[in-house]
Amino acid sequence: FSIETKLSKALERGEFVLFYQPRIDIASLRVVGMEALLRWQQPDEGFVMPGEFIPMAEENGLILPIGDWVLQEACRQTAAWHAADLPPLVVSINLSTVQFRHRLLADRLAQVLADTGIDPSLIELELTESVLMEDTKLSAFLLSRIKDLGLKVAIDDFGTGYSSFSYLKRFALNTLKIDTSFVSDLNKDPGDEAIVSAMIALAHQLGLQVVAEGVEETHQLDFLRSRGCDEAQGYLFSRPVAAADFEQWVRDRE
Ligand code: G
Ligand code: G
Ligand code: MN
Ligand code: NA
Repeated sequence: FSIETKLSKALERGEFVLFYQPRIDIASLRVVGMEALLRWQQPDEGFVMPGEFIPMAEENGLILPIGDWVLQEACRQTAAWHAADLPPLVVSINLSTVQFRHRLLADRLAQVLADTGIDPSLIELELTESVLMEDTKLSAFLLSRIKDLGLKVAIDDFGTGYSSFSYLKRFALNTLKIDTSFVSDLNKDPGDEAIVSAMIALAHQLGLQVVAEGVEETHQLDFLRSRGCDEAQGYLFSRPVAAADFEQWVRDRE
């Protein structure tokens, strides 16, 4: 079978699952949200990671129905956790460029909000720097429509692509996510320390929240705290895990 057939069958058979990775408020060390990360659970072969099928789904258009499922499922799960008395958690959801630029995105988002009854301020859409930087004028317009619906927007993998600081100001963004590659060598690489410090200061001056990704070690967290970084995400706290495991992890921590 072609990969296209396999992916659409996987969707029909319910083989996609969302894993969740906590976002931690650095000052209080409390969990404040989670990133939804897609996995394909093949019956015999275990989990397929998104890097192995999302690029193909983007090429053949299946990212639209798959992305719809991700939106619906992440919002349904978040609303369910609210109803089940978990602390108020913001869910961040990755959007590919095809989804972001689809003319019906705003309608689909409005539909998911209506279907799940979720408070829009509990949803943050993650867009990579490179997605935003292609056709910046259109991006600015699309971001403002998302903002009008009451959703939050994060710029993901910040610093890895080809960005201009002026767009941090021009785009309607809430959050800047510092890419893992700048976090991994903190305390070994003074250059990375300088870059991370500058990113945090710049983002704060522009009124953005800052999340550091790929936090694996205590010294990295200490450095980020000393620079006033708002949130951390990474293996130091938890790997991305299945929904039931995430819920248990949150309850054990509270
Ligand atoms: O942990 P991980 O291997 O899950 O994530 C790898 C990459 O796949 C990340 O860069 C992430 O942005 C992307 N990704 C994960 N889940 C989704 C999703 O639901 N939609 C899209 N478009 N990308 C995703
Ligand atoms: O969407 P984005 O590219 O930001 O996805 C985050 C990616 O980083 C996922 O593939 C996720 O599994 C991975 N990740 C999450 N925490 C850590 C970590 O502490 N270290 C490393 N190396 N990767 C991480
Ligand atoms: Mn992401
Ligand atoms: Na990232």
